[in-house]
Amino acid sequence: MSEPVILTENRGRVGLITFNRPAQMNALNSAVMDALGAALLAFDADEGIGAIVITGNTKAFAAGADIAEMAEFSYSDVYNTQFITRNWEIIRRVRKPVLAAVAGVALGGGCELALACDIIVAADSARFGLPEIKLAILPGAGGTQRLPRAIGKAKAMDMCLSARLLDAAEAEQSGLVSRVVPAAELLEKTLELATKIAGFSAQALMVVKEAVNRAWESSLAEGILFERRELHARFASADAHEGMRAFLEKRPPIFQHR
Ligand code: CO8
Repeated sequence: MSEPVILTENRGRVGLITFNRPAQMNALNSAVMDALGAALLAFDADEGIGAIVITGNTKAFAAGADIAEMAEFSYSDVYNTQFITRNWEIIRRVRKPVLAAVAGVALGGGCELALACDIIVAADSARFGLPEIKLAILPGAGGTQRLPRAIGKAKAMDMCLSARLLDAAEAEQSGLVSRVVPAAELLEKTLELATKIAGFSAQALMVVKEAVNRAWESSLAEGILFERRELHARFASADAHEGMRAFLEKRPPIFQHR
């Protein structure tokens, strides 16, 4: 029996997904992406899960697309099989918060995967980059679009055109990552954060995620309209009334996630 390419675990209300191709620096081949998609969909559908964490090992979150697998692809191979599109779009469909816990390298597709997550917690050992230019290809899993939106055109161009890597401190200063923690505490701190998030109303979390993502994909006026409608809709939810009542009664809320 060969080793599974990803490992999944339930940690309370947090679903933990760990890449498990250490000999290949967690390079993202089709088997990994198929397994990741299946795991994300399963956790997203599980009412016992409130947030999802994706992580790698101390050396690599993921070193990008599997170059050995990609090297011989033809145009027809990638076009006909919808390479990337067929499994990367699943990440966008996940409604629950997804956190990336990144130690070591997050390169190419690995960096793009982290960018597709909602929160990136970086170990102080983390390094981020889109070095596809070295292979005469381009960041093709959202990198040329999400990176400039995340950190601005100047640094994004530099990273894409020169293959420059950002260390954890620069990634935090640039707004690429949410928090930097000591490498030895990465998983513990990320699970702590994910557990805190997963304790809030699952329905409210999904609404917040959708609304923040709207900021990337709509005009300000449209985004504000969407936000306002969603706020009004919260008054139809049991959890919003429970949250406000619990505050006034000075007790912890008991959310039904509805
Ligand atoms: N694909 C396949 N194998 C890899 C990859 C990779 N991306 N990265 C590392 N490996 C393998 C190496 O070939 C090596 O294997 P072996 O021991 O059999 O020779 C093993 O992992 C260890 O790697 P190194 O010996 O190179 O270890 P170092 O510590 O010296 O260097 C690095 C680590 C810096 C990560 C280096 O391996 C490296 O530069 N890797 C390539 C990084 C890269 O170019 N990534 C971008 C790939 S292209 C891409 O991601 C396109 C994105 C859009 C599509 C996404 C679809 C999934």
